[in-house]
Amino acid sequence: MLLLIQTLAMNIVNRQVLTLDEFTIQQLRQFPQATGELSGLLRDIGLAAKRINVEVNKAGLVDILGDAGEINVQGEDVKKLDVFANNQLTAVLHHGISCAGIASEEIQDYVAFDDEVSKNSKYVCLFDPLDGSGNIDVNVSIGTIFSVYRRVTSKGSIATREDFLQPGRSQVAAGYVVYGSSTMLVYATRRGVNGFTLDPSIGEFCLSHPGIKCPENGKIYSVNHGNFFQYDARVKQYIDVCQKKAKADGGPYTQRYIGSMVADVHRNLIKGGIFMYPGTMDKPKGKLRLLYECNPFAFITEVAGGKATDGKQPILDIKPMELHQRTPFFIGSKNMMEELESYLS
Ligand code: P6P
Repeated sequence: MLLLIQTLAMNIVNRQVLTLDEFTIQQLRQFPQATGELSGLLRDIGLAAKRINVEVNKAGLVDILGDAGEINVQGEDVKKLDVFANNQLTAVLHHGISCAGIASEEIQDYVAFDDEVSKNSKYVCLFDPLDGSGNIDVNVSIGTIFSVYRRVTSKGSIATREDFLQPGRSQVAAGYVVYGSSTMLVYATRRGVNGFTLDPSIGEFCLSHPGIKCPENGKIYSVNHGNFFQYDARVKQYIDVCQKKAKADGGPYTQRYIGSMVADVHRNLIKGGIFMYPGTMDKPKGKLRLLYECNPFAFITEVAGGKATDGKQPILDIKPMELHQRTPFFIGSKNMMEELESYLS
């Protein structure tokens, strides 16, 4: 009997999944020359995400709902959770040892940390602390999106604007947290895309989706049909094709649009599909932000085998001119994107 219990215990231990911290340290062991700064930065973001998750999960219970009474740089009502999430990410990155500065959807300009440790850090981080915040009050999934670059200015100096205005192709890591039916952190480096699900019983993100690959084909198309008549004729033509595929014998295409990009793009990354936020007559550049919304997802999706463009060029090749610039955005399964491109070219 004792032997059986010991064997069961060993099996349970062996089946133990890797936590985010263990995974990043394991990756570090494979690169002895690595300083561990990137691993440390990713763990810092994981810590902030756990703290944000606690507040998101009880948003309906405490007076954290409703507007913070402020207007952010986008001219949008700032929800208290936006402010909380922004402050958590800024604090952990500032008090860590891996980040020289941040840029955030919630802050007008970049923030270069001026203490000696931060100035000697290798990376800068850009983030949308809580994307989809308009959905907070109705309990729809929301998310955090982040992007990491190696700074182009020398270590020891204070980070400058050029550290933040790098093309997406230069990202060293990118990721997102989706606060949904479960809370998942997904991040990519050039070595691959891995997903970690938060286990509340131990308060750790645990490796649940190793080596995520975006299916080359999909059956889901995501777009806000409310703007249909404002889209470019070629975009309308492609959407029409999707609708016809959806109508033909009841499938196989289906339209899914949550109105929270992290949730829509995450679903399409896992299941296959295409997400579109095109420019319109009113907003030719669309709504989504290049640096901290489109670039991170484009990096993740390309590493996973998918594609992302602004309708003319790969998102990752765009040279940013300002922190909060917008871009039309098309992202998803390789073959669906190539079909779309055949209409847009
Ligand atoms: P619309 C949320 O506000 C957001 O920035 C994205 O998460 C989402 O995909 C998009 O806007 C939805 O915008 O105009 O379709 O409501």
